[in-house]
Amino acid sequence: MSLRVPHSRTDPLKSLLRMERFPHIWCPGCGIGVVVKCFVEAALQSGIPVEKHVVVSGIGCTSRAPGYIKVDGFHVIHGRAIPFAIGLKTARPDLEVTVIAGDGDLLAIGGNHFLHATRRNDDINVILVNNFIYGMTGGQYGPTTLEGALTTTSPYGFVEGAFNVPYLASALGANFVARWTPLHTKELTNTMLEMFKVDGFAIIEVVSPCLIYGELNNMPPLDMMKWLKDNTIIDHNADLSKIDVNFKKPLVLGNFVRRYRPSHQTRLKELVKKVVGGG
Ligand SMILES: Cc1ncc(C[n+]2csc(CCOP(=O)(O)OP(=O)(O)O)c2C)c(N)n1
Repeated sequence: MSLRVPHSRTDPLKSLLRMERFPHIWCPGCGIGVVVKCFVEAALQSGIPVEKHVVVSGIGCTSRAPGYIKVDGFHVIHGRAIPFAIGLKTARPDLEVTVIAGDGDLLAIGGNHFLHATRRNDDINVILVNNFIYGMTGGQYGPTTLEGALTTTSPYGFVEGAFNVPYLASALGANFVARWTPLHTKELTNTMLEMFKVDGFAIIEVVSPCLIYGELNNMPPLDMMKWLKDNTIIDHNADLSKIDVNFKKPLVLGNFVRRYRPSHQTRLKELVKKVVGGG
């Protein structure tokens, strides 16, 4: 029996999905597929020609996303999605460049790139799926693993503590910072639409706990989804220093930061104009 899903003539979203690659690799109940669906929906609604959208990823479960999205995509080495995306955007400013990658890719091995891209305010979009561990390699702890959490490499509890992603991105100077979950599809899609318009570094953290993380920490997948459904607060003006994730208090979501600092690419263009003239 063929597992291939036939092309739909009626569902426009499928025009931007590589249906021949389905079924996808993600576990049942994982939120990454929802993020892909929201991205495709936003890309279609954006009014930006499909051929101008490019998705870039590193390595990991989240980083498999470009493989299912029917726009130009680059699946580069682990931790290097951001520098690749910056190079692309700098050489081809007409492209709408979006990185879709995991917390390990962007904040562990790729942490240095994240830091400097945000400081420079590079004109790229980043969708960071925070699943709290290294999902693809079997559940090792990473820079967003919560203190006390059990992972395959912290069987007695994690002692390091986690990044608060929106607080970090805002402190580093990002022009746009948001946080949603895969249960907030409408908000996530609308936020992606807003992100496409930002000139500068724009980041959406999607809090989407890995099923392995849930299983190891007494929160099986369905309970985790119920928790996310019942324990989120939308507060666009939240004090970001207080919105660290902790499953013992409500999770704060929103579009937190909007700044209008010109991007690195805009400033480069202005500099070239000043030095050599022309556009
Ligand atoms: C240079 C390098 N180091 C390590 C790995 C092994 N590796 C593959 S994916 C991954 C981490 C994945 O975690 P994350 O980026 O959070 O993505 P997730 O799978 O959780 O979505 C690691 C360490 C690799 N592929 N390349």
